[in-house]
Amino acid sequence: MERTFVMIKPDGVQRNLVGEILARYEKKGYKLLAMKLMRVTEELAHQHYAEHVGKPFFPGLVEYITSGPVVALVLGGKGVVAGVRAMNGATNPANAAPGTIRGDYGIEVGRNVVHASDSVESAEREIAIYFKEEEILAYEKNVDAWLY
Ligand code: 3AN
Repeated sequence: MERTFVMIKPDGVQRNLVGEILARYEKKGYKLLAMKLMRVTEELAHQHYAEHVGKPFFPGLVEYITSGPVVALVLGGKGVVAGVRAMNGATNPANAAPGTIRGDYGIEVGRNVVHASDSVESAEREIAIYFKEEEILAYEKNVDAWLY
């Protein structure tokens, strides 16, 4: 099954949006495969955002992502990588369509509430940064037969 890595960022946790955001992914039909409340260390932030090291917004991005607890998730489902990106909306909430998470709950790119992997390859890379394989659960749900 396709998997993606999702993070509810510190602003999402502080603004009490965790339940709301999880509910959207759950109702869509994506399967929760792993979940933890954690802090992103400087080291994890550098690994996660390796492609942005050296960009002008990088120091601010690290400060933001390490500023408080986050919720890290692995979600599974058919087309889950593109599906969750669509549900999250454009990176800059100013350009994110209403009905998306960033469109509904965000204002600025530096406080854009959620992260999700942008490809199957990045998903596997990011999952490995945040989770041990044994923290990711494989299990059957009755609802699967109604979704697929
Ligand atoms: P996405 O999270 O939509 O995949 P990326 O990977 O391009 O976006 O950027 C990673 C994170 O870096 C974004 N979620 C956002 O928090 C931050 N970011 C990206 N571009 C900018 C920017 N121009 N100014 C400030 N922060 C940015």
